[in-house]
Amino acid sequence: MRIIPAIIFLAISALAFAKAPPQVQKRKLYFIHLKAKNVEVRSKIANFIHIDQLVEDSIYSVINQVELKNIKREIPHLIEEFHLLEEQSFEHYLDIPKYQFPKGDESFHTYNEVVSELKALATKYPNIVQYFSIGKSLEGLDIPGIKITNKLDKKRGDMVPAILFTGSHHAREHLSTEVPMLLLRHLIESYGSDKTITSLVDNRVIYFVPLVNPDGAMWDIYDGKYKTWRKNRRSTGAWTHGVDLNRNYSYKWGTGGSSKDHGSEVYMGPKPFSEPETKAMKKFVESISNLRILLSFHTFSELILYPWGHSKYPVSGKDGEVFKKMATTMSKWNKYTPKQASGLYVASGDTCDWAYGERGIFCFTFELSPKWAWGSAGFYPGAKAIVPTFKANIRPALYLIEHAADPHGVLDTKLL
Ligand code: 0X9
Ligand code: ZN
Repeated sequence: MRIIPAIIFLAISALAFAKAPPQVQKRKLYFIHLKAKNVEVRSKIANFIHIDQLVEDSIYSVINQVELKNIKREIPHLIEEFHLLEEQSFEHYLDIPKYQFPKGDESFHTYNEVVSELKALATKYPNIVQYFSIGKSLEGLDIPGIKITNKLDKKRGDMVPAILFTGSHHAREHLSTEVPMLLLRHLIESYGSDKTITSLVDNRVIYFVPLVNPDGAMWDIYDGKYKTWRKNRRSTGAWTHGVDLNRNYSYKWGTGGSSKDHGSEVYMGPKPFSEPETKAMKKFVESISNLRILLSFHTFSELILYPWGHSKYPVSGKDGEVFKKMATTMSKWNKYTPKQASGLYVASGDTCDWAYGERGIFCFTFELSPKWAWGSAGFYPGAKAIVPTFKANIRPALYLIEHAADPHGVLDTKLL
């Protein structure tokens, strides 16, 4: 008697996992080399594809067949060379997902591991750590976060300076989850023994949302193999799902460097904040009183980027000086290249233009290691990259936490 309900339950669970196969079964990935002699040409290219790597006057990217078609139609004269890298078959849609990192990369966190580690830290260190969710992803996963601060100090009120670190807006950039995961552990475990960190935790509110795009990140390792997935998992009625979350923020949304074609890897979405993940980020950021600094981790190329990204013009006045000063100071420690984001290519709808443009938050995008790589390899540097990349970024992170109290203070030479 009991076996029948069990069978029904199993059948229902299997059905829940079995997603309808998309109309076109194969996703084709091409390696492309484009000629781009300056930032204007790069910005034109960024309307169609994501620029993975820039070397002098050449661009190298991995693109899909829709993007290749668009490029051949719109900017054929810029193509130097392209070739098919792989064809991805989605027949395994019907299998039970594994959500496992490939062999050798098991030390990267799966979604479940991120959640359980954050919850465990909150349980172990209740006086300084609190676990929360900023909202649900498209597929219904909680987007996890933690708050680190001295909760016992009740006198401080609401005006304690706050900072936010985020990771993995882009699915395939798994290292951008690992770095904040190690950073938050470092802050928590050093509390009480390291003088600087103890004082920062006592006098700041430090937030982490290390996995903004859990659906995309887990799709990237669905069957234990990397897929070079970038976007979220919005079904667009085509084989290539997803909205680029870093083109979906509202500030100057859709004004360049993003695509209206849902087949593109830089698809901006139907409207600003159309996606639950960016909507959750907006609501969360708006809920933090006194949020002064945001650091959005991405990969790769070893860059420190700051607004504006949608415009070639720099941020004006003192704020512009603050951005430059902070970026150059941090670059001395991690050896990354400091740059205004649009100096790379103009792109609109990213986190930092919104955070600064709408909220006045000093926002940086760190493109983590490696500096160079071919094909998709830059997104998958292996487990060996985790600790060195974290170490290179401890000092910049502590610097930002410190200056969350008064970012303009970096211009005061007396303090240096
Ligand atoms: O293109 C992006 O979203 C970021 N690079 S990534 O390789 N991680 O995808 C850079 C965003 C920088 N912002 C602008 N250029 N506007
Ligand atoms: Zn990214």
